[in-house]
Amino acid sequence: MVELLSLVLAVLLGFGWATAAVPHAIRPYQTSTAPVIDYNVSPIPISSHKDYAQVYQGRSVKRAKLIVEDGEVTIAGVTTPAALVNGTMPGPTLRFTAGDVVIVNVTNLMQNRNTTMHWHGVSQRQTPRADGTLMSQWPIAPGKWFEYEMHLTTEDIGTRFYHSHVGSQANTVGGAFIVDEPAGNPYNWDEERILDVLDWWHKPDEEMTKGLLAENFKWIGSPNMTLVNGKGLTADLKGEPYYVDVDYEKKYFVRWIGGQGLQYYSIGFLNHTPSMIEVDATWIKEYKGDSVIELGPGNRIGQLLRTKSEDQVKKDGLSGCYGIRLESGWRKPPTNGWAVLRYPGGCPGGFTPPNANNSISLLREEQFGWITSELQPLRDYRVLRDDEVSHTYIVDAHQVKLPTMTPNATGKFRWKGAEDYTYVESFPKIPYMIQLYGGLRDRPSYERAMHPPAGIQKGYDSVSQTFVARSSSVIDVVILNNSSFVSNNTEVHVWHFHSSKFQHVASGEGDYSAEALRKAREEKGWKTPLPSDMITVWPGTGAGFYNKTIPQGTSGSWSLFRYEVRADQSGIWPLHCHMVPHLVMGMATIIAIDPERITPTLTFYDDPNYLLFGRNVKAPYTRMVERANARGKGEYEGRGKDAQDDGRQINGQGEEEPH
Ligand SMILES: [Cu+2]
Repeated sequence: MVELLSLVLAVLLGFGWATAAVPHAIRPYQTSTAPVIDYNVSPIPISSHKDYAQVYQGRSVKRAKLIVEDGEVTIAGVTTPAALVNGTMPGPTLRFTAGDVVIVNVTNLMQNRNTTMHWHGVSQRQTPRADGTLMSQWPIAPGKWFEYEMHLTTEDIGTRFYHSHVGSQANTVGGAFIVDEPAGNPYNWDEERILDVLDWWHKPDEEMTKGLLAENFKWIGSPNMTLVNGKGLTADLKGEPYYVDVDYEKKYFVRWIGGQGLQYYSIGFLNHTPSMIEVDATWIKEYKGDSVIELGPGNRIGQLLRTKSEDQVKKDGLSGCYGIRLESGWRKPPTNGWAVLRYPGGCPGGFTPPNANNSISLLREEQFGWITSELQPLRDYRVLRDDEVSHTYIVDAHQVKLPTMTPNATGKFRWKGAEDYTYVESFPKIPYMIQLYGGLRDRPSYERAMHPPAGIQKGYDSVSQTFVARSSSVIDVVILNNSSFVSNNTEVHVWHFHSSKFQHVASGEGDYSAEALRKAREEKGWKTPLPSDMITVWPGTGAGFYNKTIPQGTSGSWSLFRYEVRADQSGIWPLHCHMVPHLVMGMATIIAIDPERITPTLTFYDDPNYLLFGRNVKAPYTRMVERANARGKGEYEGRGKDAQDDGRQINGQGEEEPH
C-alpha cells in the first residue's frame, strides 16, 4: 500500500519533471584522467541476512562520488558552457576489481537540468535499477543524488566508461570505468595509458538537443574538434594536443575509449605498429593484422604498444615526437585530430604535424566490417548454437521525416528505433522500472508481446513500445541498416546493448536473410562470435559516403547478435545507436527481460524514494549499514522482527516462478 501511494506521488511529482534551482557556480574545466576519487573501503557489517548478506559476503565495498555541475570549457581560445563531472572533462577515472561491490553517489549540482549516470558495459545482473537511464529510474533532479549500487563480477572485467544518459550530456559528462582482474592480467605490460576520445562542438549540448528535436530541424554538424583526454588541435592547428608520455623500450597497454558523440574514427600511431588485445571489454588473442584501429562511439579498444629504443628514436629524427592520428570515416565533412606520443625530452618545440593540411588523410580508408570477423576471444566461452535460438527479433532502423504541423517547417528528421516507433526521452512518462514496481497496466508485457496486433512482429509489445524476452532462452537480434526515407542512403551506426554481453554472430551487406547469414559465415569469417556490448552496422551498398542510393525498404547492411536471456538479468535494457544525436533523434528501442519477475514490492533495504521523482535515493547497502548501526552492533543477524524480510523476492532472485 505504501508503494502504491508512493507511485501515485511519483506520478504527480514526476509529471513534467519540474526542476528546482540550486546555487549556481560556473567552474572552468581541467583535464585529468588521474583517479582523483578517494575510495572509502567499508568493512562488511552484515553476516547472515538471507537476501542481502550473501551478495556482500567476502566482498569489499567501494564508494565513490561524482558531482555533475555546470561548467565551462575553453579550448583553442573558444569558451563553451558544458556540464562537467567533478570539474573535469573527461571526468575522473573510476577503477575497481572484479568482485567489488561498488556504490557511486552521483550528485546533480546543475542549476536547472536533470541527469542520470550510465555504466556502459557493466552487466548489472540483479541490479537493474542501477543502469542509469530514464528507463530504469527517475532522473536525478537538481540538488539531489542517487546512489548506484553494482555488484561487479569477472564478466565485468575490462575497459568501460560511464556517461550521462540524458539528452546530449554524454558529450561532456563521462569518464573511464576500469574493472581489473582479481588474479593477474592475461597479458603483461609495464604501464597503462587511458586515452578517452571526445567530439567537441563549440555549442552547448542543450542547444544541439533542441535543434535536433525542433520543428525546424537543425543538424548539429560535424564536430569542430577531436579531443583526446580533453585536448586537441583545431583544423587550422590551433590549441594543444594531448601528450602521451612514454619511456624507451617499454610495453604499454593503451586503453582507447570511444567517448565521442558522433564520429567513427580510424586511429593510428605514426611509425609504430601496436597490436590489439582487448575489444569492448573482451580479451582477444593478440591481433597484429591491423595497427590502425576503428573506434566508434561507445567502443573500447586495448592495444599493446612496444616503444622504440633510444637509438631508434634518434635515427627517426623526429625529436622523440610521434603523431597519433585520428581520422573520422563514413561521414562528410570529416573531423581529424591529433594526439602525440612523446619520448623522454621529446617535442622540445611542441608538436608539428607531418602535414599542415588537416583534411588530408594519412590513414587507410575505412572498410566494411573492418577486421571484426577475424577476432577471437582469448578465453574459453560457450558459443551459443543456432539450434538454441527460440526467437529472432528484427530491429528495422531507418531515417524518416515526421509530419509537421507548422507550415514551412523543414520537418522532423527522426530515426525509427523499432516497428513504427521512434524513441523519445519523455516516453514513458513513468520510467519502465517504476512501472514494474508499481504493477501499472501499461508496463511491458510478455503476453502482449507474444500476441501482437496485425502488422506488428511477434515479440514486440506496442503498448509499452518494448521488445520482450523471457529467461532461459536464447534470442537473435538483427539490426537492419535500412535505407533512409529522406535520402535513400545509409550511414554507419554503432549500437550498444545495455545489460550483459551478447555474441556478435555476423554482419553483411544488403538485405538480411537466412541465406545471407549462411554466406557471411562461409565466406567472410565470423568463426568465433565475439562477446561484446557493441555492434556496428556498416554502410553497405547505398552508403551516403559513396553517394549511392538504394530503394526504400531495403537494407544497406545488417548485423546479428545472439543473447542468452537469464533470470538474473531481469530488467529494462535499452538497445540504441551510440551516436548521441542519433539517440536523441530516436534510434533506440528497449528489450525488457522477464518484466513479470520484477517484484511489485520493494524490500526493506530498497529505498522507497526510488519510486519518487525529486528525491535522494540510497543504495540497499547504505540502508543496511544504517540499520545495523541503529541496532548498536556491527552485525545484523537477520533475526526477530526483521526476519520477515528474508523470504521476500528481490529483483527476480526469489523462489517464485515467473508467471
Ligand atoms: Cu546512428
